[in-house]
Amino acid sequence: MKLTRRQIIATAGAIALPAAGLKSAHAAAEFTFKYGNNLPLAHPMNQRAAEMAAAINAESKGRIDFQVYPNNQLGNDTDMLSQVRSGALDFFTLSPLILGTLVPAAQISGVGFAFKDYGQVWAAMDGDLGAHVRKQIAAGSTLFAFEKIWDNGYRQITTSTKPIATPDDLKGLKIRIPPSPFWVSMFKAFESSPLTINFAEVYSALQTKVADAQENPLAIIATAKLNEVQKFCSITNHMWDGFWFLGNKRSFDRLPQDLKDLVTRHINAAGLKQRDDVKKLNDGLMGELKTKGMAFNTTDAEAFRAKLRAASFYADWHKKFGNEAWGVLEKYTGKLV
Ligand code: X2X
Repeated sequence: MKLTRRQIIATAGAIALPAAGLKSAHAAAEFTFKYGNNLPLAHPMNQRAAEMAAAINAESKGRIDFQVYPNNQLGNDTDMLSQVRSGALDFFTLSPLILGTLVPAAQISGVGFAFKDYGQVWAAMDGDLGAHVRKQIAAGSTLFAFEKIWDNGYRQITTSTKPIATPDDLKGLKIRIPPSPFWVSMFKAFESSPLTINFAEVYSALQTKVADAQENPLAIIATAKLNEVQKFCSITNHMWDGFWFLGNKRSFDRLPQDLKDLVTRHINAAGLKQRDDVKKLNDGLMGELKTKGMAFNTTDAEAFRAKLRAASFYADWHKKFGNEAWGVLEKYTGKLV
């Protein structure tokens, strides 16, 4: 992935200033907001977040100082989730599955092999499934989610030990997964030995062989340089994943309606641009990762789906989410079992 020097400096500049504790250009801002995320500076999430923050600050004529804290600067996902719940942090982008530790219903967008393509993903997430999840978030927490979910992509499995060709290759595999009951259940259904580790600690867990494997979209593998500690990448597309752009309700309600509308417009617009960036990156990175020494293999999704079915993974989660929510999901995916 080629970032021009200017792009990196521009992104870093727009982000580093407040994070370095330096007074931003809007020292006298009426409203200061902190947004944290867990991704490297080079990931499209942070390029778009820097642009978005600059646009919010400029268009509000300095009334808002929107500060971006990337790459786990404020703590890991578990830390930032508790910070945004309390209002110590104002905004946070988080996978629906990790959010599931607080709002279980949010995990439904991560059902294994559910979305056949991005057409189904965005129809669902910008449609009734996204609306259903956002309603549950608002009802069940001090948080709310902006309408346009940001993208992470389809997740692939990497290891330092062997390619994953069939579900049997996952048996006993020490695989790192994000802290979420859903991820645990999926990889237990594959008879792996899942280890829940926050993303902030993933590189070192793989480097020290605490874990032999992990699973993430290619854009994350590349921008977090996981190819330095992982040899094999198996294209499983076992799950689509995103990032809800979460806000603390009380923090956001400090704003008058016109500034709420301004912030909302920019966050959703940045999310749509980030989706395009992430898809382009995920589609185009295999060649670059191969030149950096990663060995790729494809897999037969049906074999992995059959393994989940046999472990009653779909039936169990259908029961947990309930018929109504499952019906909304299948409205976009078709019958899943
Ligand atoms: O923790 C991960 O693997 C990551 C970066 O993909 C998420 O935030 C879910």
